[in-house]
Amino acid sequence: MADLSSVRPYGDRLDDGIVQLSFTLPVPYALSAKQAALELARKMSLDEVEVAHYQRLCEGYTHFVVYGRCREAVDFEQLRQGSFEIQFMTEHEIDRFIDQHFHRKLVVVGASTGTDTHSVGIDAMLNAKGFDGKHGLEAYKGFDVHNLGSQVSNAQLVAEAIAVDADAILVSQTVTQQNLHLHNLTELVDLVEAEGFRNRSLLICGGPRLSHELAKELGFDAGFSRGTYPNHLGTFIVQELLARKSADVLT
Ligand code: B12
Repeated sequence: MADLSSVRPYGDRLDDGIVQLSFTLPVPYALSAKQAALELARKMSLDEVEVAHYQRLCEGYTHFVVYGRCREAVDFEQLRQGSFEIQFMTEHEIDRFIDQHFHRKLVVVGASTGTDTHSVGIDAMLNAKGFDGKHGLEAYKGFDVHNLGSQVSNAQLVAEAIAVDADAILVSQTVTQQNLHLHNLTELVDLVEAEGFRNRSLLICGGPRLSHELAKELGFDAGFSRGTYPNHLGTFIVQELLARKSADVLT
């Protein structure tokens, strides 16, 4: 059994710390390049480092695959306390869960708001086609999805959420230049609160530079970043709504 208070990567045996790294250095393909890669890997807290593979990429650049033994460990027990801990359900499990606990479709409204034109993230979550072979929520039997697209004002998103009595409001933000996303996300939270809708609906954001911690700080219920699949979002929505329904928190 792994000691979850001190977790290390493993390759052959539990706790052996073995990792594989791949990276490119802007140096010519030569023995000195290999030395540079080994030295760098040691500086990354790796022991017993070896270059498993290296090759010339183009003039002046070399690519490496390096193995090593990681000295560091993390306290997984402590990390998962107070963080966002859910076991992801599949599309079919989520649909069954909705059927069993809600006896109706759950309504979600989403958009990429403000001046942000990046629609791929919100489409990945919502459109039937989904992302990386996983359906978006539109393809689920248990969700009624309203995807408003991109460059939608926060006011429009909130108005639509109120009009359809949304169970969850979803916002995607990609452009972070000059903290635009922070202003926009804060404005959305303020608007939902001003409309008296904050306790009626979950408020969820996503985007490549967001984290769950940042989202919570800004007043959202959850934040999702890279590597998110629609079933991750779906799992959060159904479990959180049920928890709130049981605790009688949603009005
Ligand atoms: C495609 C693209 C565009 C397209 C967008 C087309 C479209 N319809 O979306 C176009 C060409 C229009 C575009 C324009 C611009 N872009 Co652009 N674009 C990209 C690019 C190449 C890919 C983005 C993408 O689609 N990723 C794929 C999706 C699936 O990933 P994702 O959005 O992260 O979504 C995942 C998660 O974040 C999460 N998620 C996202 N949203 C949500 C929402 C919810 C509710 C949940 C649960 C999860 C979730 O789940 C998704 C799946 O895992 C990136 C660079 C890159 N390689 O990332 C630059 C990039 C995002 N663009 C950038 C910039 C600067 C711009 C412009 C400002 C450029 C310019 N000067 O005109 C304009 C912005 C215009 C505007 N007003 O917004 C910068 C952003 C820098 C920053 N941090 O601010 C990037 C990073 C490029 C760069 N390196 O400079 N862009």
